Amino acid sequence: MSRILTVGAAQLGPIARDETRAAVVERLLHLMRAAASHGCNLVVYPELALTTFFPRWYFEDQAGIDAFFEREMPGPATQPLFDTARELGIGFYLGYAELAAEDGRTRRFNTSILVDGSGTIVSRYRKIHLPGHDSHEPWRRFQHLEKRYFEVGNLGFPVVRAFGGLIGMCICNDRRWPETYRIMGLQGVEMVLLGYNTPVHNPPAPEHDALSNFHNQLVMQAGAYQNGTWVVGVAKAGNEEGVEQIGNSSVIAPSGEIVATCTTQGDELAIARCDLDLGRSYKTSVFDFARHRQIEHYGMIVERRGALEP
Ligand code: ING
Repeated sequence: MSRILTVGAAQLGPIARDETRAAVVERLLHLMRAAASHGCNLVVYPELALTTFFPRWYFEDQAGIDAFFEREMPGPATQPLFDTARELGIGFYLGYAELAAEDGRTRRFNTSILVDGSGTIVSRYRKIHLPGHDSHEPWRRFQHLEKRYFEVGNLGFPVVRAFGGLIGMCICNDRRWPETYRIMGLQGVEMVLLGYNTPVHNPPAPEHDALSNFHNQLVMQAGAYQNGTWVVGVAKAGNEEGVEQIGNSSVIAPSGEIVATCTTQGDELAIARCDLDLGRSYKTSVFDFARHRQIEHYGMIVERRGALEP
């Protein structure tokens, strides 16, 4: 019998810098209720879904930075998400800025959680590929200071049993790196969930701007196909505090085909019925890692020697 997981990609439009958590949570709840009314078992929100994408600005005052972080999850502002999830029997992926007291110190991560239909956190991920820079670079039209505000994630890429399948998570820039999908693929992942905040303009390489949507779809479709997994990628879209961010939230099948996508730059739900068994034909044929992957023959010398000069 097919294992169908009905997923809602819950794209968000811009979140203003001064938008309250309560106002944002209300937008998230509206999308959650809509997803449940359409039979979704799971709703996926973007990266840093509770606030504006604050790494676009240079801050020095730590208190000002920490205003964008959550000290507890759930906390008072986010508890309604967990309560409504339990009431409706729907799970969710939520990206947010995590401030944690760990190993006797304060640690800050770009985090996502997976919450099941009982309102229980069943997995946590902390973003590993932090793009951008760590000091103020005034030449840029806007900053991208994730390396300043977050530590590199320390949880690896976990894959957990949930929603009747094997579910993994990553965040934004992670989706551009094949290693992200392969580490989860080696664990047998059947659906990868991810949120993103992606500006159209990339200051270090403006010549890529016209391809920002193409690159977004390319990396997720490739990751899906090459690991025989579903991929759900969800944007914070639109013109957020003067920065144009791509939308194109999508649900991608293990074939690499896009089966559902958002067409606006605002709050929008794209829904797909995902047969978790669809990945099997890829994992047992072209991407049967045990039979066809030759890791011992790849010559790990490349890792030691590094790239050759062109
Ligand atoms: N954002 C962007 C992303 O990887 C970026 C950063 C933009 C990288 C454009 C390369 C090109 O989608 C985050 N938050 O990682």
